Amino acid sequence: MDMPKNIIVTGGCGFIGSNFVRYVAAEHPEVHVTVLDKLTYAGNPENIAGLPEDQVELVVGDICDAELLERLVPGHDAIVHYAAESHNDNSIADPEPFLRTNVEGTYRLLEAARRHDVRFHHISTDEVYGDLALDDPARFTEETPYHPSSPYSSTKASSDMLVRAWHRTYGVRATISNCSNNYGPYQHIEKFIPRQITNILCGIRPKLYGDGRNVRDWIHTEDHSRAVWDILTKGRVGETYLIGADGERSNIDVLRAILERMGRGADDFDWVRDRPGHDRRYAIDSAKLRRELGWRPVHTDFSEGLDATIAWYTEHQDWWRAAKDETEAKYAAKGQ
Ligand code: NAD
Ligand code: TDX
Repeated sequence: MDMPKNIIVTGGCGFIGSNFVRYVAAEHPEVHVTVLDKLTYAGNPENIAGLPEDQVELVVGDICDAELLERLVPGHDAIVHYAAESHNDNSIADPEPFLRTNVEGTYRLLEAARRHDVRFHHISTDEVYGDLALDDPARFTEETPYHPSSPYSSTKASSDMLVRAWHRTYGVRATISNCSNNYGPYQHIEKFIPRQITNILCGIRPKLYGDGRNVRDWIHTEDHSRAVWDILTKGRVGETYLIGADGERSNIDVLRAILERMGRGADDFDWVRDRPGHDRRYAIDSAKLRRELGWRPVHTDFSEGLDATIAWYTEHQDWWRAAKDETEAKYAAKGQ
């Protein structure tokens, strides 16, 4: 598309959405960003604080609110859709908000994009493809069949299907990206890496699910943001792009790296109850994105990225302290 001038970023006060907003503010100061965010437990306006007021505007609202979308969307030339309920463990405890935000919310946004002929980029996850065995030489590609395992990933898969149908049936100018596990500053402390870092900072022992051998394919969230910008501005409409940085690591290796960096012993953690339906391994082949759009990850040194992430949580305790007790109480009630 031509360079967008006026974009809506849904979920722009969450972990990855706010990273994208900060990226656009820094790299594309000519682009105006309207952040649409409901400010759920996972959304924090602090994540976009300090950005130029004439460039970034926050609208607090729900993506399921059709009337609000009808007022907000006209005059914008693209919607970049990050808003979601994003945590697998929460989806197992209570799937309903996932159906509402991830499925109905995406439907409402697609309808608004259709009515006002607005370019649409949908942020999705590698979890729609299900999982791989540890010894499987395969990685996920754009052709891998959908096979989601959890309430979370099945609602994300549903939302992807809606985007594909709205493109094919109504001609909505849509693209989809499916990214692997993100890490970096501003990630909610319910998620694996920040949970363990903040546990150690609070004198709580880190918690590892199952046998700890599950593999995730880690990418720094800044590399994700650049990929989304490239797809939005240079990607082919109607296409899906997988985003990954060749970062496969077992959970126990990641946890031991955190323990070592924070001066704790290699076995200074608790084994806890496994997640029901726990996906074994994710792995992304991002050849299409690299070949077609020339994207490359910049944060290729995981140790360096982890050091910076640990430093950020250590220096920003005001950002997460208030949520810690409640987050851990929820896990404790489930034996995790
Ligand atoms: P997050 O939970 O940190 O943030 C979600 C944001 O969406 C919050 O600001 C929240 O307030 C907002 N939101 C939730 N429901 C809303 C609603 N009904 N209306 C408006 N706003 C609402 O999530 P995240 O980890 O930043 O993930 C962002 C997106 O990226 C999601 O679509 C997720 O599926 C996808 N994704 C995440 C990862 C990962 O590793 N975290 C990997 C691949 C894809
Ligand atoms: O305390 C923990 N101990 C543990 O062993 C937690 C919170 C998690 N885990 C394990 C479960 C997973 O194998 O660590 C791995 C990562 O867990 P999460 O951070 O919950 O991420 P995951 O379930 O892999 O999903 C993430 O990546 C894909 C995001 O939360 C999703 O939004 C994204 O789509």
